[in-house]
Amino acid sequence: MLNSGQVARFVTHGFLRLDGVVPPTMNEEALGVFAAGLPAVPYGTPLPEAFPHGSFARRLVTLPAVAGALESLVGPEPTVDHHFVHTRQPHEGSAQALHADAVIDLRFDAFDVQLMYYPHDVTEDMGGTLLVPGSHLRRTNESDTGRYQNLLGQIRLACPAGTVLLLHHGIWHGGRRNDSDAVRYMYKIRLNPTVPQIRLWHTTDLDDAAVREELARRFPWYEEAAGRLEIHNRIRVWRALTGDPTFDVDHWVTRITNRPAQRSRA
Ligand SMILES: O=C(O)CCC(=O)C(=O)O
Repeated sequence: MLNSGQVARFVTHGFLRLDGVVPPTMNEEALGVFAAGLPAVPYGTPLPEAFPHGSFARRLVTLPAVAGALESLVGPEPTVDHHFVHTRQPHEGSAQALHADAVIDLRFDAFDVQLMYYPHDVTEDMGGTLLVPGSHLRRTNESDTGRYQNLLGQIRLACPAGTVLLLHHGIWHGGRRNDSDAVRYMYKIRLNPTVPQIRLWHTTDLDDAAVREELARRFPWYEEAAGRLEIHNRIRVWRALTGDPTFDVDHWVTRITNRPAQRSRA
């Protein structure tokens, strides 16, 4: 399971990175599984039905590091929204536009988790996924961010084989141009929660100063003023995830939600 520091990092950055957690034997197997084609999964299928016991996907999501992180974020018994293998072809000459995988999604008290799995090393030139840390709560309509080419602090993923990313559904991302000689594979599974996402992780460090500091973090692409809205939005997510309606950073949400009840003058 994750601790509060790791969940706060997810809430702030919009993703968690688990490097090399899938064993080499499964990474080798993955390419054959992808070549054979994945079974179709209707939207909202319970995970055990979507991925039967023994299947590659079931073994992937039940690896201890992956299962613990998933349960901490999306809870037990999520349903499978969809899954897909994304490829970036060698020397393909273009990149995918920056986007979020949804129309505008206004939820603060729930989120989907997207798992991205890379079965082979991803080098700098191989079209690793571009991620914009801290973008997931800036509500956007799917590919309307596609006109942005480069944002300060963006990450173009390079990682060892067997790496898994867990992302908030709202994060701005895109497959980069693959300038290498090899196909780049990434297997994505989107999971929907079926329980309230409240304190699903190990919470013993909940009151650590490091958790609050993480939630107050700014990213280099944030504007001086509008960047504060990201922290405000994070506070709202953290309040929902912890069930603590008093949590705040610099009094921001407390101040603007203050509605004193009128007192009798008598
Ligand atoms: O290929 C990639 O790295 C990202 C693709 C993706 O996540 C998407 O098309 O939504």
